[in-house]
Amino acid sequence: MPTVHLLDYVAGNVRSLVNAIEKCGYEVEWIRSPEEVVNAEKLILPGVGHFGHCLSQLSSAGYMPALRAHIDSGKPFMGICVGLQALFSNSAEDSQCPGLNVVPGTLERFDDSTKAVPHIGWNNASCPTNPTLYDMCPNSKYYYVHSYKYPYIKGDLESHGWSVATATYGGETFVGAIAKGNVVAAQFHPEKSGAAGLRVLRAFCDGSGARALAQNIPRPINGGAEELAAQEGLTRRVIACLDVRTNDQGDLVVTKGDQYDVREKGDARSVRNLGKPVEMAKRYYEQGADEVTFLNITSFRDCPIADLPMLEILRRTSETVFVPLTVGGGIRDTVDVDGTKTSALEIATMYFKSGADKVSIGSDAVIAAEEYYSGGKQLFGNTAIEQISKAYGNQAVVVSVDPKRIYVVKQDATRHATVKTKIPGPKGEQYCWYACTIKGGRETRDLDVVELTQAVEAMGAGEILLNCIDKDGTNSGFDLELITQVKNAIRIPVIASSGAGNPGHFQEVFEQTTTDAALGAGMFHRGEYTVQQVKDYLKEKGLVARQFEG
Ligand code: 1PR
Repeated sequence: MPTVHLLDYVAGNVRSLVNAIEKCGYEVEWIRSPEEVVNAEKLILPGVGHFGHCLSQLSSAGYMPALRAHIDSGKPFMGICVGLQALFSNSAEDSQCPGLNVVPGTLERFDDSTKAVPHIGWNNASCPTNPTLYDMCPNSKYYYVHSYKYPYIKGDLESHGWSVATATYGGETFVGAIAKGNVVAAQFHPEKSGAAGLRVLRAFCDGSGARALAQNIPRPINGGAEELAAQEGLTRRVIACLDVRTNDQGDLVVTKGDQYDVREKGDARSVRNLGKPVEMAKRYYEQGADEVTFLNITSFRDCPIADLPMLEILRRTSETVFVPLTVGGGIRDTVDVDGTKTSALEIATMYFKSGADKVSIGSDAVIAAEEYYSGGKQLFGNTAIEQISKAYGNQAVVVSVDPKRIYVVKQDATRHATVKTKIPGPKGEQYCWYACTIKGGRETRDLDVVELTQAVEAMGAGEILLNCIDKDGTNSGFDLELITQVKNAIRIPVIASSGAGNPGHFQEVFEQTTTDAALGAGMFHRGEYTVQQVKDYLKEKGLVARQFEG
């Protein structure tokens, strides 16, 4: 098999990148020291998380001159995500840490006054002057996750010989990919962008992208091209969620509860078995799911260290599913059966190494938030959220919230943030607040969703998975009041979850709230609707949705 070299310099999930390269027919060899860089012909610089963290790692390990020499030698080079950012001179994310300065310019943070940041989701990479740049296609969508970007200014990079593909998020048009000579770099993750992303990787690996670029005479930038670049391309993200647990026979199965009760209603009360996790994840990927989430819903009982089947599920899924994978359940500091202490960060690392792109933290986030308030909102860097987001970037940390409605007769009957509800309580109460729970809803705490989400945002969480116990499995639509309350409280993206029963519910949540993504479970597992049907419906209603490319 021909070889591609990958630089191993910083923590991150590179397993999915390795899988994607192998899928393209290439073998990965690792570069583990600056001296080895010279052995590489085709070199990929991956990167996740914080610019300063990545660049200082590269710099202190002595990689910078070796990377510049590789690029100057004319050998193929690809940067991905922070690997693209590293090519620039600087980033506002860490002004003390210089980049490789291959591309002049400074990266800036997205403006979060009108939109969620990080920018997470599927967006364009369209190059109006060279529409087939590295097989990027103006009609395809690519998976981005980042808070910093290089703003696109017409003619700026082009005047230095770069071909530029762009995307637009919340009115800000930025560089999605660049290419010149032997160098190509993508702000998006080709390895997580389905078939469209694999085409870009293949064009790098087999050299066809660079050859076509050399023969291509970029068209002049005209007014029409500018318009195309400025089109908002972010799609409505539809996520399939698989609740996984061991059934009474000891098999790991996908299950689904009604208000978190996953046992059948009959006398036997056996765990509802809806199928096998790996097969179901693949099916949803092929239906066009933009992400797949696995939640190990009984992890609080087991020791996660021994929970190898979940790791195996991730390993097998990441071989065939090229969209982001999130895993949740049991991510907290743990003492193993033999007394060995394992930190939440170590557990997350095992998941990332097995193919996860994000980890989701539930119960532990609630406890951390309670401590955050009781300690006067001070952060000491010791929570799972802080440690994992520091090592892997905040985009890798999702906080899963399991709230329950608590009705009150009037707004000031509680210290908690209430909403005036259109769904009155059992005694006609007009107000409610949302109490956070732990252990899969088994324990309700004196902490509301506004408090929790604001605390975890301060700790460095990158996204909120907002479930709702009252709505779970009811097929009655998302809790729009809950979603609106949380969206108004924080700046990081929110995934609406619980209650989806038909494609119309997805339209409703996207049109009536500012949610950043919506998640369904039961309606997909029971075969009532496919993800594709939801996407088709959204498209029919004029909402942008990504279609699966085979
Ligand atoms: O607390 O960090 O160990 O994480 C445990 C994780 O397991 C949490 O993310 C928690 O939400 C989840 N969990 C625990 N118990 C259950 C249960 O169902 N008994 N499932 C559970 C949560 C809710 C959603 C579901 C949506 C959509 N599942 O993920 O998929 O409600 O369902 P629907 O579309 O069918 O309505 P920790």
